[in-house]
Amino acid sequence: MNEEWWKNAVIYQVYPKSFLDTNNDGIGDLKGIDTKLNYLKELGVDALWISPIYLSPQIDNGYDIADYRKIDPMFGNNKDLEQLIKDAHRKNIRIIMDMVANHTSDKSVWFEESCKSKNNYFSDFYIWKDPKSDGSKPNNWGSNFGGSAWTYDDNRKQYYLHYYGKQQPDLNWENPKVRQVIYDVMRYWKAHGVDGWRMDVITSISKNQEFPNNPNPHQLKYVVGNQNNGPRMHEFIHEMNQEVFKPFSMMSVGEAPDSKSKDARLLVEPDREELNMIFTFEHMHVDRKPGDVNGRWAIQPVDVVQLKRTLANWQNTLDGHGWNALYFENHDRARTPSRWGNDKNYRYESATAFATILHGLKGTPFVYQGEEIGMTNPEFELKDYEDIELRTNYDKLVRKEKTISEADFLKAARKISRDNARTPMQWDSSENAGFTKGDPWFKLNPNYKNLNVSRDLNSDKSVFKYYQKLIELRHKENILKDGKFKLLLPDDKSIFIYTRTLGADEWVVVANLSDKLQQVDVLSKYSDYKTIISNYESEKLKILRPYEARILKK
Ligand code: TEU
Ligand code: CA
Repeated sequence: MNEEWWKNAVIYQVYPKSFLDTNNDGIGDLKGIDTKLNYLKELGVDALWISPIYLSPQIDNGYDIADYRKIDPMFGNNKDLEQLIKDAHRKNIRIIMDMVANHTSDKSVWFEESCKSKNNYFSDFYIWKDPKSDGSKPNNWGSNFGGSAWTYDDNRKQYYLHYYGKQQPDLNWENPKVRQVIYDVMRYWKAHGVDGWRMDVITSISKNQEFPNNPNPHQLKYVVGNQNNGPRMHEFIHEMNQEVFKPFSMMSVGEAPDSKSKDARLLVEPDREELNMIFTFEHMHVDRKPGDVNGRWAIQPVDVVQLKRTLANWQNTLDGHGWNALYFENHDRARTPSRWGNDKNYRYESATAFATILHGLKGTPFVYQGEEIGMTNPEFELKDYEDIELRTNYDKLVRKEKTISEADFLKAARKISRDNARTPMQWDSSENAGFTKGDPWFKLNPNYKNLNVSRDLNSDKSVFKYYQKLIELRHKENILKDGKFKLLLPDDKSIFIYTRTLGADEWVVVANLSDKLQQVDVLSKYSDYKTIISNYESEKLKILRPYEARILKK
């Protein structure tokens, strides 16, 4: 087996709850994924990353795990997963599972036992601290899901730490038993045939043991500070590599929220034996006001120059030092045509323009379910949203701290909230888009009658067909894997253009990321180049129409 198979692979993320329901309970399931393997094969993807499917109370859609060795009955059972892995492998599709190693559910027996006493096997599995002498919380740390990051437990008369919901207590990675128990779980699933891991917020596992207060420039009660890159992070990840990834040849991609390209070098430099790739958030922050008290809810129009600068910096910094994971969408992100493109007048064009830019880069592209048909944000009302992150932040920012108006919060939610990506997959124009014959767990985007897989498969020009072609290029053309990257026109506000070169070969990847016509003089240099893919039928050499994109070849 090719050890570095992921270098010319395209990986498809499945959010199982919203993919396909086969038993009419309104919730997607493992059999649903199995049913669609032919579809995924037709798209051309090499591996599936499946968001968490373990036993869970689902307060954060499975990112709160109660039993790491058991499939949640809502998705099926362990046998269904074995079947899915077998069927996928038969089609040469690998399976990447999602490991939440930073925290568990409060319904995990590990946590339940830990709450019981200060001196049992599980007592130090979590991060417990005594109240301060006045009974108050150990420090001012805030949770990503609103309020304090500390919750008091009546039985232990102590606080436990949770970076996310209070139902998601953080594991104590200082405890070697915790680390071993996680590695054991990973080996357990390897024995079932799993090929790799996506490691949830892996850069958060090491905490500063002095637990200092966070800087508090806005004078808030609780502050979400830096939760990443703690003192022993590299040591722990390297240990995981030696215990699991390396001996069992498992692919690894870590979620790394605050990472800059120089941090990435330390995490993915092959000689250091930590991770194969990381997901940075840096390029996803190009539509937020920096330093604003409302964080990611303080939106602004996408800054294309910043997007180019960030992506180019990651390309250049990792060149020769590590491998990039490339993505615009996942279950925490909005739909690109709605967020950065134009989903009203140029849905096809903007979906394919951003896809061209992403899939032309050096690294492994990740496609999130529905992205391959250009699904859009649903423009819900506040009452329609389900996500714990949205609801807790609404309470915090709109109700308690009053730093944002309800109208502005809703505007931001429609642009960037995580629920935008979580509406059920749109398979066809039948009731509930063919996702379920039951009552769907989450509202569908009403546009499914006209925007669905079946329609895309049956038309010559569709976002699906475009993705299919991009993925085929990634498989066939080594220049996409190995070619050197060079950004052109770094200061242009609308045009994203770069070259990839390998030996005597040169490719030019270009897209107009605006809804205005743009003249791109530098293109005249490439007048004798051949177009290998483009999202408009005919071409004018130097003119790019709204969201027009091309790849040219010498
Ligand atoms: O996400 C981590 C994370 O940083 C996001 O929750 C982030 O706070 C949000 O996207 C706003 O930028 C991972 C999972 O992908 C997410 O679904 C989980 O909720 C979270 O960890 C906790 O497990
Ligand atoms: Ca189901």
